[in-house]
Parts: sequence; C-alpha cells; structure tokens
Amino acid sequence: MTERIEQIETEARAAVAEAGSGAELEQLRVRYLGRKAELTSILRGISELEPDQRGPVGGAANRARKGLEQLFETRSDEIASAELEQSLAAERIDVTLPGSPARAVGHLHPITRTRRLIEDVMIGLGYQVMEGPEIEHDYYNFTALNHPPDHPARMLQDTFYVEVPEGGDSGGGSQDVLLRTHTSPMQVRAMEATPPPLFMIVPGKTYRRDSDATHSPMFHQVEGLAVGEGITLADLKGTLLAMLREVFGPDREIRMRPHFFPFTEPSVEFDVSCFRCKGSGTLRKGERCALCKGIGWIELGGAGMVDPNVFGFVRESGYEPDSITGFAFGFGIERIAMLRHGVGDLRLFFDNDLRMLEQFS
Ligand code: FA5
Repeated sequence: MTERIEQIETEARAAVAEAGSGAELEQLRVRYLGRKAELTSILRGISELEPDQRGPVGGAANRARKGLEQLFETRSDEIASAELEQSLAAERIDVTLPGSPARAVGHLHPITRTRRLIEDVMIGLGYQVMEGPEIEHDYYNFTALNHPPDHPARMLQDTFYVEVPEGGDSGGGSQDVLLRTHTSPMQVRAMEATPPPLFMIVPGKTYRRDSDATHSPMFHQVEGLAVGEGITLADLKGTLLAMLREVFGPDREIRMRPHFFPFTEPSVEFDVSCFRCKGSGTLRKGERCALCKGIGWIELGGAGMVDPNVFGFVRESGYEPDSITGFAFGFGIERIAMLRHGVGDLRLFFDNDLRMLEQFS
C-alpha cells in the first residue's frame, strides 16, 4: 500500500509540473486530493486495515497528502503570477490614445481668448506685456496713485484686506495688504523698475466687493501706460481707437467723456460706438437697441493723463513731473468678452457650465 501511495505522489507531482493553467491545476487537485481521489479513499479506509498496517500506511498517506497540498499551493501561485504577467502584456493599453469615440480637445476660456486678443493688438502697437502681484500693498494700490487717506475705495466695505499673521511684515499697519482693486498699481511698479520712455500693458485679476450681473468679486482688467516726452490726450484717443477697431470692427468710433480718477488729470471715461445699431441707437424697425440702451455708445473703461503727483512718487526713477507726460487707461476684460459674444450675465463666465463654455470652441 505504501508503494502505491508513493506512486500516486510521483504521478501527481509530474502532472502538476506539466500543468499550464489555473483550470488545469484545479482539475488535477480534484483528481489527486478531491473527495473521490484514490489517496482520499486510502486515508478514509485506514481504520479497516490490519492494526500493524494502520501506522505506516496512515503516516505515508498523510505525508503524501500534505506534500501535495503544499505543491498545489506553490504551483497555483506560480501559475497565477505567470497568467497576470501574460494578461498585463496582452492587455496593455496606451492611455495617451484618444478615447473611442474620440472627444475633442478642450479650448481656451473666452476670457483668456479675449485677453490674448488684446495683448496681440497692443504688442502690435509696440507695447510690452507686464504682470504684477494680485496681493498688493496699500501704497501701490492707493497712496502712490494719489488716493487721499479718506478716499471711499479704501474702506473695508469696498475692498478685501488681507490679515497679516502676527509677527509678519505687513510694511505698515493692519490695512496695508489687500487684494488689488485694479491693475493700476502696476503703473507705479513699472515706472519704479523701468526708466522712460515706457509703453506697457498689464492684464490680470482684480478684486472688489461687488456681485451682480455685470460685476463679480474677481474680474480681469487690462491696464495701459504710455510715458515719454510730448505725449498728449490725442495720443490716448488714437491708441484706444486703434485697439478697439481691432477688437470690435474697423468702422467703430470712440468718444471720451469727462470723469474723475485720483491718479489722472484730466480724467475721462471712454465709450465705443455700438456695433449692433452702428451708433444710431435704433434698430431697423425703429426699435430701441438693447445693447447700448438706445444711446449709440457703450461704456468701456477709464483713462486720462497721468497726474504729475503720481510722477512725483517715481521721480528718482527718471520720471520728472515737469518734463514728462503720459497717459493711462484701464478696462474690464469681461465687459469686452460680454460685448463680443453677446453674453448677458458676467457670472456665466465663472460658473464652469460646459453648456455655456463649449459655445466658444
Ligand atoms: C478703474 O479701475 C481704473 N483703475 C481705470 C483707470 C486706469 C482709469 C488708468 C484711469 C487710468 P473703474 O473702477 O471704472 O476704473 O473700472 C474699470 C472697468 O473695470 C469698468 O469699466 C468695468 O468694465 C470693470 N469693472 C469694475 N468693477 C468690476 C467688477 N466688479 N466686475 C467686473 N468688471 C468690473
């Protein structure tokens, strides 16, 4: 009987070594260790053997069973990892391939596109594009731009101030650091860093405590600054006209209306002639033009000649208030994008609703 047990074990070991798949191995396990297997029935029949046979046969059968169980386990691990290797190699996918069906790649946000359009036009006019910090000092945002200490724009209700942690260097008091309310602080920073003549624009994010269909707490502005000898208000008008004709079409006209900004003198607001009603204020059937509200002009931003007081803050960088002049302008990018694309509510740009954004692909 013990010989037969050895034979079974040898036969089983040879068969297991040959097994090439998990399924094949399972069949062998059933054949050699299953309920109906020969070894199992030998073990079951031990009690019926002659007493002197029970010890040696039972010992041999149990050893064979244990040995085979271990063998099956080892071989099963080997086959599983070989199968895994095989399927990893066979089912390898290139995750960089387009999906099926292929989805169109994304596109630039309409605000980015509008910003780039304006940058391209201004670079064409000889301006350089600069960037500035969104978290700004009161000095650049207000003081050096000639805002008196009691100017309402400095009030907590109008502006987002940043709390400087204890021990941090705010530079000058608890209301010294804020989210810039316009891109104009870069006028002073650019003049500090670059001697005249200077022709630059600054696109970027700005922040105010505003929220309605035409105002959002975060929005984008473009600042423009041109400083040199003999620069006049006529140059400002020509520059704005050239830029806005590129953006809104070659037939556009612009107009400037007197206004007030602390850092320009004189100051103006500038409008572009309405491109829907061609400046007439009425549509074909005598209807009032809704875009310009029947006025024929659309307000775009603020501008003016740089106030000599502002040059006074950067005199040491070569900006002598008596001999140098310049103009500055600033406007909102969202406003331009709304007008160009007929979007009625500015907040739609920032809701991240693909049904809206995909219209600009
Ligand atoms: C200014 O911010 C001045 N810095 C512009 C300037 C620059 C004047 C250089 C003179 C010389 P104002 O506050 O009017 O001006 O803002 C300019 C434009 O920013 C507005 O016409 C409007 O289009 C846009 N704007 C202002 N607040 C918001 C807001 N909350 N959301 C969206 N756009 C805004």
